[in-house]
Amino acid sequence: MASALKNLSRYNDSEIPDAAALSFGIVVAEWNAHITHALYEGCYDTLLRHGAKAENIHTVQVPGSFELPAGARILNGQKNLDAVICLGCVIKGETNHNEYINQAVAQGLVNLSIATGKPFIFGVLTPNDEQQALDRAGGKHGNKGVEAAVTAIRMAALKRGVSEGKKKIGF
Ligand code: RBF
Repeated sequence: MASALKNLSRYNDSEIPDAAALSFGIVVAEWNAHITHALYEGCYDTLLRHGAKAENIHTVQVPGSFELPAGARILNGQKNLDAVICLGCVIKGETNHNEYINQAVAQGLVNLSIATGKPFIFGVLTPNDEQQALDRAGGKHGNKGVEAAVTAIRMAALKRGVSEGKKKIGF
């Protein structure tokens, strides 16, 4: 199992673009709030650490993960954002609800990304149980909120670079 072998939040700081000029939306699901708020802390701190300004980070909460795409679309319509990060945690239970929710959120965020040409980041944990969620929300497998923030910065910078007509990106 790949995630047993590495801490997924480890990355090379120097390879991440400066986020000082970028603005972000963060949408947080309230279900499993002890997990999603830990994801949020990791996400928010990472954006700040890479130069994003607090006044350029806009956060809203939605009831559950199923509402993440709608919340992201609403927030994107209200603010001028370079990327929107969606954070949630859908724990597998006795029924198949998790599959329907996860599929809907993933598809919803892809649809938004393609329709707008803007990154909508999937920061939703899909664990089998609560311990797996804790392990990925600041536990032994790092914090997926950190990864979501890094992905948002990289994708937002990619979009800015492309839209500013730079001939060379990266390297
Ligand atoms: N939302 C989550 O973010 N995580 C969950 O683990 C979760 N489990 C749910 C289980 C069931 C049986 C149902 C009906 C909803 C669940 N939701 C969960 C809430 C869902 O994302 C959404 O807020 C509601 O279905 C209302 O649209």
